[in-house]
Amino acid sequence: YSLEQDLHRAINHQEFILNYQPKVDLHDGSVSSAESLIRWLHPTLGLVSPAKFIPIAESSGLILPITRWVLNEACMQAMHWQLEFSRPIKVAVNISGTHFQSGDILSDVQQALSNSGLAPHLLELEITENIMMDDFNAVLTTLEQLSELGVLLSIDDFGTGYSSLKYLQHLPVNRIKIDQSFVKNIINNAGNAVITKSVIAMSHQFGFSVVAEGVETSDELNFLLQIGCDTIQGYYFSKPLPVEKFDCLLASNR
Ligand code: G
Ligand code: G
Ligand code: MN
Ligand code: NA
Repeated sequence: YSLEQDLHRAINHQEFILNYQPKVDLHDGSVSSAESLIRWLHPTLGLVSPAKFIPIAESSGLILPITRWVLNEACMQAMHWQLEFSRPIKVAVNISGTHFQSGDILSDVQQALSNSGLAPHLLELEITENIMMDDFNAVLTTLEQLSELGVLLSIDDFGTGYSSLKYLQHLPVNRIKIDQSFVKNIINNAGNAVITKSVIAMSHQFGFSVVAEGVETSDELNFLLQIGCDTIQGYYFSKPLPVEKFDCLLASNR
């Protein structure tokens, strides 16, 4: 018995669902985007956290079929939102570094877009800066191909990984997501405030917009507004939601 064997079965038995966490545009208060976050409803263990099974999926290669499922599901959902709410809602998918190494990411993304009919600019891919540690030139080529396809690229968990600032200016990315650890206590922790202000200033100079993750209080929100942050994501506005609840939120945010 192993979680890895169960993961094989989970794909075929449709044991995964997606939750969606809203990202709120601070310029107009609209829910402009949703991050898809996978959940595994294991038949005997109950809900298994992605923090537990994604690493197993990565080391076993199962991350490829799982992410293909996420990409397809998320793109179909965004297409559905666009039709139901008559305005574009972007959807974001987390992409593991191993998917980049596999060489399959470009065709998997193209496949999900053509299956769903979603416009490329409504799909956002979240990648962590650690993928730059592998073969930088190979990663850069893939990012450029994805960018040419028209999908949006975000650097997730920014500031916690190992990428050097030297690379940042060469990346064809659209958004920087400041890691939650910098947003936490941004009011009382002078160091976190300095880092966040500086990342926002630098990102804007490079033409990237900035998302602050893990916003939990109105004080944090107001501070981020003051220092020019573009978008927020966090429990203050909403936890990740099952799709029915996300639909209710969109209906009240028109
Ligand atoms: O949603 P939650 O906080 O439980 O997620 C825990 C971790 O799992 C986060 O780091 C998140 O990025 C990751 N995660 C959630 N869904 C996915 C997914 O579909 N693909 C990948 N690669 N990681 C995911
Ligand atoms: O690694 P990644 O940034 O993709 O992880 C996103 C995860 O962060 C989600 O699983 C979500 O549950 C979690 N998260 C989102 N907003 C908040 C927040 O305001 N506080 C905390 N503690 N976690 C959050
Ligand atoms: Mn993410
Ligand atoms: Na993050």
